[in-house]
Amino acid sequence: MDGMHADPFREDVLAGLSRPQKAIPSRWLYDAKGSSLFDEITELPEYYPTRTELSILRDRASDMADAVGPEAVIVEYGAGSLLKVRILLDALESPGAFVPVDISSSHLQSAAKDLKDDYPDLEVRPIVSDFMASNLGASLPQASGRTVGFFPGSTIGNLLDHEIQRFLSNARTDLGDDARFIIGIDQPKSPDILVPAYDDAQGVTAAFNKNLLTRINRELGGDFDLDSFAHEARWNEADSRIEMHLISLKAQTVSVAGEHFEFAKDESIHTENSRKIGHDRFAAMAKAAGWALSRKWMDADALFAMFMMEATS
Ligand code: AVJ
Repeated sequence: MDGMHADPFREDVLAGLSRPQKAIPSRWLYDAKGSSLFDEITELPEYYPTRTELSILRDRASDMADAVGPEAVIVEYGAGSLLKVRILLDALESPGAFVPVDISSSHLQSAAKDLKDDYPDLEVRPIVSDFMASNLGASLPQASGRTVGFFPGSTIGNLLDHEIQRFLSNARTDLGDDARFIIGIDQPKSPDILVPAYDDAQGVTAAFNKNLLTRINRELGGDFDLDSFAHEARWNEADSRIEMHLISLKAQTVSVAGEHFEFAKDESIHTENSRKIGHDRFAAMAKAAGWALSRKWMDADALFAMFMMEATS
């Protein structure tokens, strides 16, 4: 392996800083520090998605379990701490197996082991993979119940249109003709709620965003001055998404991996899209990938939705 050319972080950063609108894919926000800052975000008073989705799961788990049926194989995409799926597993009638899919092998193995300790009779079969990868189908255990995708957290909102289409189509193929899929998606709402959720008073989200610059400095030999950039959360109404940006507070030149990048004052690096996808929009995306929306569970304020899709033939 040629390390110089096989570092996808380096390639994404150098290519992203070379574009007219500088942009770095949001997955690079999650190094160890970024992941722990994200955990802090989920506890913030302004950040409603995590606690709202958990409340929907707790309130509606038995209804979800009825819709899933007995002996189901649950496939969780981008499985993190496995906290949310426990609520579903607790409600299910004799689940057939649980398959968490995650790119981070060490986190996946330890979370899977903790889960196995608490559910000794459940077959747990972790798959180390990017959740965007296709052909998981061959690795799935056989059971008499149906196969059910589970993708909480509104992580789908970080993807672009064509990535969502590819993900849903792959899942349709991998999970099979009798499949169901439960997915959590943050809903469109007033920017008065959305903007503070992504720009909190304590500055945790700002630290989460700026940690990307710290990571670039450390891993790619960058010289970003963190005090010369500011966090911004921007509501893009036309695309129904919150965008995170890092704004250059002055004209400056930054070097990364020996390359130089010019910033004008107020120029930004776009670091994340967090799309808010309502029912009709998501139904159309699902339909194009071979799924029909069959159920929707929401909180009383309609902040967040969990949709169930059924495979169509
Ligand atoms: C974990 C991707 C769903 O988009 O709300 C939180 C990430 N970014 N605050 C989101 C995030 C800034 C979060 N997701």
